[in-house]
Amino acid sequence: MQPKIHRGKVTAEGFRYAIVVSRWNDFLTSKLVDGALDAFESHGVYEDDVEIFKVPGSFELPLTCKKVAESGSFDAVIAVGVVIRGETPHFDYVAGEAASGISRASMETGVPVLFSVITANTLEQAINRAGVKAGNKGYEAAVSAIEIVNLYDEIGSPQERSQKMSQDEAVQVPASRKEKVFPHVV
Ligand code: INI
Repeated sequence: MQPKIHRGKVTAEGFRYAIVVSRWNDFLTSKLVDGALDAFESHGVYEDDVEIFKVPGSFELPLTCKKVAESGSFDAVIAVGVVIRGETPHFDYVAGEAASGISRASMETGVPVLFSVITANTLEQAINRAGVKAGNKGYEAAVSAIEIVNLYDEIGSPQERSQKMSQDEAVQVPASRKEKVFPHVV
């Protein structure tokens, strides 16, 4: 069997992106934003098609991402933050709320909200994930954003899909294919 495979192209033009970034651990979150901008630039995104929104900490990311998504001005939103276990006894609350809230923002708005929040046990781990050893999570999130907006563009809205289905129905199915797929059709 050779089913049709859908995979978003990594062409970035024609879409608009927002980055919502936490100022907490700014020396690292700014590196993640640099990584995301680098990815956008190298994939041909225009400067005017990217906007950055700053929030105090990762706890404020979910609602801000939701409001930005609801604005209707962006095809994807990237949430950027760094939460380090050693720095706070309420690590689990901040990291947990950020993760579940960001996912909810995406599900409730239908706009992809990419997760570029580093949750690390130590400062060293966080530094490594912000571009030193383990790649840059901001860069990775931006490339994922580009891929996912292309995939959703290909899937289309429910309205576009039903239009396409009625167009497809109008297309004649060859007799040989009818026999193979619908043996009861003569
Ligand atoms: N916010 C972070 O983004 N990272 C952290 O490591 C962190 N620590 O350690 O507490 C943090 N706290 C602030 C929090 O996100 C809110 O801004 C604050 O509680 C006000 O709502």
